[in-house]
Amino acid sequence: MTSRHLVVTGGAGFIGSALVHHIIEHTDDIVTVVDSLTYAGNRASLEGLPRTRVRLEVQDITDALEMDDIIRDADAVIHCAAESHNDNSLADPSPFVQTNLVGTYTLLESVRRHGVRLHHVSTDEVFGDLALDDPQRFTETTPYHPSSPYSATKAGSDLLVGAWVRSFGVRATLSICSNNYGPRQHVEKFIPRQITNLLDGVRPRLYGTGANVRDWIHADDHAAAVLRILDAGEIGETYLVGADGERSNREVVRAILRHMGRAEDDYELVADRPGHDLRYAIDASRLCDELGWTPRYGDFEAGLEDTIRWYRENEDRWRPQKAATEAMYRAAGQ
Ligand code: NAD
Ligand code: TDX
Repeated sequence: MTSRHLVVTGGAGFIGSALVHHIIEHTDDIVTVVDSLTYAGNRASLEGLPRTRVRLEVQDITDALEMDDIIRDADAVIHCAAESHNDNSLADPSPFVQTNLVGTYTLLESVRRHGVRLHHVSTDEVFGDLALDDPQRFTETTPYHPSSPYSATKAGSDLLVGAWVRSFGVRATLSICSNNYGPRQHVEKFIPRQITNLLDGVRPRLYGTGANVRDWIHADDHAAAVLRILDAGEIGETYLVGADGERSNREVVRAILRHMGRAEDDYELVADRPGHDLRYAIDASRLCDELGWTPRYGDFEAGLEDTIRWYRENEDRWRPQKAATEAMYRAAGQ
């Protein structure tokens, strides 16, 4: 196998670090992580990786000169850096516009200047939501209809990528994935928040009635899909990534409570998220049929148990973020 030099933006975040761990385990590639270490980034997420193969550059992706320096020698850029949390985008959209739109624009200009291949990581939230009983799931032809400042900036960044492919011949692919779970996710997100609340003796918090549905996939399966698209995806194409993991938030909380030895109804209903998307669901058949990808974590309950174990065993990783995160939720009545 020939070794490539991959740049992974946002590689100290949840999915970016899952990707870097996956690359190191499954390829001979070397990786430069570009991450500005916002509140969501954590150096510790790269611990245990060989220094000969993984280098961290603490830089902001909106810095064009720094990006040029890093990208000019790369074989490909995998773009995961983003402001990623919907609730934060409702409180203050400005970093979302800056990183997700201006940051993606900056990277596009850099890969254009240097003729470097790009893979852009996006989210199913760009499609808006589905009715609970809609027989259709999202596909590559579903129109964009984002609901929140977060998903609107992700949708805008996807459109920029498409325009740079068509107008400037940039060699880019795009993946759109459903909700990820697994180790090293920030405690602001749904599953880690509930697990760490329970470890702190606090009841899980469900927005609204808990009826909203998300389509869960393990972050390592997402990482494998991204690498497969980088290797075999057609330039200019979009691939949807999902693992048939639809569950209501209430079902997920009940499963967490069960795995942590608590009564399944021991949760609290709290104020709903404004504009809360009802349901996401991904049809990943194009990725499976054309590129031969299949998820390894078919069993959500087993993946969830592993995830709970990781939070139990790695309190030092999440404890520093927990109090400030819960203070933010308390202020919002959640
Ligand atoms: P995350 O918030 O855990 O990580 C984002 C990382 O980007 C952090 O390490 C942060 O420090 C870094 N970053 C933020 N702004 C930056 C900037 N201006 N310059 C450099 N680095 C910066 O997010 P995540 O959940 O890992 O999401 C990664 C990507 O995957 C995002 O593009 C997101 O839209 C997409 N995605 C996420 C999910 C999910 O369920 N989490 C699902 C589908 C797609
Ligand atoms: O305490 C909570 N209680 C609750 O009921 C939290 C934090 C969330 N929720 C609900 C809101 C959502 O319906 O759980 C669901 C999942 O919430 P989040 O973890 O905030 O994820 P979501 O808004 O669905 O977006 C996620 O998936 C798509 C990621 O955060 C995005 O980065 C990704 O693009």
